[in-house]
Amino acid sequence: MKAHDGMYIDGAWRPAAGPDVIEVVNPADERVIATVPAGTVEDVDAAVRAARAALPGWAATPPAERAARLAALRDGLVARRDEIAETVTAELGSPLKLSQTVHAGVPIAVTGSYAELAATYPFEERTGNSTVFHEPVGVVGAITPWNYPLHQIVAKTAPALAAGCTVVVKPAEDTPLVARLFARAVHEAGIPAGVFNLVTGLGPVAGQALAEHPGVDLLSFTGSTAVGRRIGAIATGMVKKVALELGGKSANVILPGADLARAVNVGVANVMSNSGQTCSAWTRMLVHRDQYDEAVELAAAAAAKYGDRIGPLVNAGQRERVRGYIEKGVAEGARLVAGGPDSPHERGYHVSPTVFADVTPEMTIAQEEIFGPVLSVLRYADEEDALRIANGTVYGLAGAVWAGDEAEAVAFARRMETGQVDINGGRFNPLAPFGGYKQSGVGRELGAHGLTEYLQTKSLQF
Ligand code: TXE
Repeated sequence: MKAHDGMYIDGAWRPAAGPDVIEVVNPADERVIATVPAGTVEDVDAAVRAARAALPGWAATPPAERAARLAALRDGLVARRDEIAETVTAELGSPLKLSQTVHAGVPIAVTGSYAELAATYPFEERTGNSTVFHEPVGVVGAITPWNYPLHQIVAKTAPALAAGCTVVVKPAEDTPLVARLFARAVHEAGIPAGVFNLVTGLGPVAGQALAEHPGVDLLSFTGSTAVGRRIGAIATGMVKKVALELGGKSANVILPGADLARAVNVGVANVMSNSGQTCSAWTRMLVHRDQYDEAVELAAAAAAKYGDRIGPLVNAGQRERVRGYIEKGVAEGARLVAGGPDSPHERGYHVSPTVFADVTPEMTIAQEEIFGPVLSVLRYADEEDALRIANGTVYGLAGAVWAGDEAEAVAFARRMETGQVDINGGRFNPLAPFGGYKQSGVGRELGAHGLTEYLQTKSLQF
């Protein structure tokens, strides 16, 4: 066994406690590309103990020094950028360009932003006759999904380390290889032993063990709503802090004065990117009835243009799930104008870019998260109708508003029950808080708000 085939615990690569392994499959050709250990309760326990032992030292490390380690980590990720991109492409199946720009680029930006925040955040402040200290919550258990495999780890680890917390990550079964690359970068950045630990393994075994471990103070989970509920119940039952980032069914609202072609094209690109495996994807496009036919035509043409340029879905199970939703859409009376359940590919877990017209708000495809390259185009009668439809799901993670007048778009966005809205296209900002209203989750990631999730306050009165 190569040293890196083990778990990264207490600053070293160690063999797993048990003999079981997980096969990592390239979703583009269905070949097994690697195996990683399936961590057990014992591995999780060793990692949590290491994180607890490292906590006092890291919590007491001056923020400027924590910032310097995060800056070194950022530089290490930059140096490994190509390797990160190739690894994500191999285990997730995303096109290499997307892996370079997004799967490697975003975690680099986020790590850099926390290097800066660690140096500048007011960990101590005065209010009236009190001094308030913002102290680390403690040991963080992070359970992450496969859709943005490195970003999901970094969005939890970077703020936790900036705050002075120590971390145990349990990455998704499908994408453990980039997690191991990250652990190597952590090691090389001189982050002390035990501050960051990695246990690969199955959700119901290693993930569950991490959730239930009494040595974990805060659980941060991103994934399905079903598992999120279980994690939330475990955490609150044990009076642990919890952050949940769950599903979405975000609305892309195109108001009548908007640049229709641009709004539709950007909207389609948003849904098809990463083969639709994005919790914040704008999977419901809302168009005024007078512009509806034109928008549907534009959307179908844009989706057809994508053709083979999107990658496969992560695994066979996800492909079946997405196909099932497409079949349900047809059965419930939506009109397929691009794509469909079949794909021209012989190998790989592909689904063609798909667009549904004549979707009504109560249909399953307009209510449930599909997590595939499937766009639903809905029509609205007026702004109030658009707002009702936009807010008419259990989710509230992201969204978009397009209008001729920016103030009009902002006014509409303020009435949406959702955590993040892009105005006339928007641009990614690693400092903007990200997280859900309603059933999309609890807590925020990124920026200063993401940092405060990992802090608790102590006030001293004078
Ligand atoms: O998620 P799971 P899956 C949604 C999306 C997708 C669906 C299913 O709709 O189609 O969820 O995806 C770990 N205790 N999202 O099945 O199972 C698991 O090992 C502790 C949205 O892949 O929730 C992995 O590390 N942990 C989403 C993580 O939970 C457990 C991203 C997520 O896997 C566990 C991914 C358990 N009992 C899927 N069971 C988003 N919000 O971005 C599993 N896990």
